[in-house]
Amino acid sequence: MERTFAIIKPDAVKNGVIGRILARIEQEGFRIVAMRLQHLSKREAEGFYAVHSARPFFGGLTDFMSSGPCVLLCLEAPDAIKTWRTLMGATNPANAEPGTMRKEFGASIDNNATHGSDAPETAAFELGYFFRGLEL
Ligand code: YYY
Ligand code: MG
Repeated sequence: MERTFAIIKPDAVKNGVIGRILARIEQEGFRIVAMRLQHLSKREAEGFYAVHSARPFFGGLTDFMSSGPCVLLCLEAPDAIKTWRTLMGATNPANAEPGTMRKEFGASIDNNATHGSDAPETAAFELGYFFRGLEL
């Protein structure tokens, strides 16, 4: 079994599709290990996305991520990291496969509905950033 970190981003929460995304997560066989609704501060969003701090979209990205509540998730499945990335689809919803979360629920590259860790080391960092050991 493997664990990954996922976010239902503020656009999807505002659009009222938390339930539909969670339903797909369960249908695809993930176990929800931990889950919390949280409105990130700008600084919390900056810390989470620190790897992108030099990128031109960093300010807009962290404004967006702190614009309303997110759903923070720890998901477990065999090959969870890759399976969730595949279910999310490409970063830009315009390039995402039909049926993926970003194609169905994302509007643009900067409002793309979901986040998922991209490797075991990032999953470990991201899970530890938001969840305490006892929650997992
Ligand atoms: O891992 P993933 O979310 O698919 O993409 P990243 O390249 O890690 O970028 C993180 C986040 O930044 C992306 O989900 C949207 C935003 N972003 C953006 O607003 N504009 C870009 N040109 C690239 C990424
Ligand atoms: Mg990424």
